[in-house]
Amino acid sequence: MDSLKSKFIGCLIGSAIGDALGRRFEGHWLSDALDQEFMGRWTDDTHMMIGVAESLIEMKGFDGEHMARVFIRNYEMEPWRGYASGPPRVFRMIKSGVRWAEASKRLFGGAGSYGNGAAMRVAPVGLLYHHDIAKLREVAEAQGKITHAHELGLEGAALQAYAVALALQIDRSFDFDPHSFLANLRNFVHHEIYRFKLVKVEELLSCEDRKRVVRELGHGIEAFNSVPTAIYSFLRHSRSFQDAVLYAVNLGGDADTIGAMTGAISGAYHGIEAIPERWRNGLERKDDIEKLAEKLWEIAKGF
Ligand code: F2R
Ligand code: MG
Ligand code: MG
Repeated sequence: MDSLKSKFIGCLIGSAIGDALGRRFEGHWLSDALDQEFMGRWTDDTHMMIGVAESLIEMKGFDGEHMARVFIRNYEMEPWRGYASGPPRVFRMIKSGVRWAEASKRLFGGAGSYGNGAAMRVAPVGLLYHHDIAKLREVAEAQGKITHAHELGLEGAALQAYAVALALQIDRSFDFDPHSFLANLRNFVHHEIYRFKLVKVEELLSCEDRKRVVRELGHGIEAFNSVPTAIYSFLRHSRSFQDAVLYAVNLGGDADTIGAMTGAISGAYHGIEAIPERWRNGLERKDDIEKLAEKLWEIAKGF
């Protein structure tokens, strides 16, 4: 298979597998679970990632009104996927006539959400715009604004999309350099909290103490307490998709989401062949997710 195509598929399948693996550990403390009981059922993270991909494909690029409608349609079909409180509130406002880019500004007393929901679903944007950083940031933030108006939620989405794009573009036949990967990310971010966390990621690269990792990077539902942790999990185990996602979900906390974001980056780096077959074969709606990745790859070739 074409290497870039394999990486597109690896990214979306990897994200869904990370979500499914982490689902049972969301809200737990550190664990050492193995993967024998992989159930393959994913949550809102993958449900919304599918919505982002579906809309980008149908509109051949970003259209906020359309993507909001796709989110609402998908949510109404399967509201039991484990959504947090913010997105359904936004969906109700949009349905009652509030413009798609305005509704999210009304959450959390007008501050908007800095939850990790805009970042957990952004992988398709990182794939489609991997060749154009300015466009990648613009679309990562624009898709985030449908539900997340807080600038830290949007910066988390842009950072996660850029990590996916960088991982996608690395040629695995050369030695991987985590320091240059992190230098690119540090140059990309605008907010001090993310720059600070990325410095911590580098300091902790050879740390064996997971409690310290959680204490310093976080494993929470806030974008700044989860996107850097996913980047760390990938870098800590850059040679193995399996090791990276198991490390991520075993950190506990927002395990499905940190698992999904780690799986997206690691899958974009390694490609689909590096993901264990027992996970791929047990994944809910695997064929549909693969088809979405293939269509994104076709569109990206034409850009
Ligand atoms: N909802 C969950 N997990 C809850 C348990 C689910 C259960 N196991 C089940 O299956 O039913 N997980 C999913 O939600 C997270 C993504 O959340 P999102 O989309 O960002 O939502 P929201 O509501 O915008 O933000 C989440 C929380 O963050 C805090 N927060 C955000 N902005 C805030 C602000 N400006 N001020 C104060 N707090 C803010 C709030 O606590 C929000 O509720 C993922 O984990 C996904 O898996
Ligand atoms: Mg979830
Ligand atoms: Mg979660």
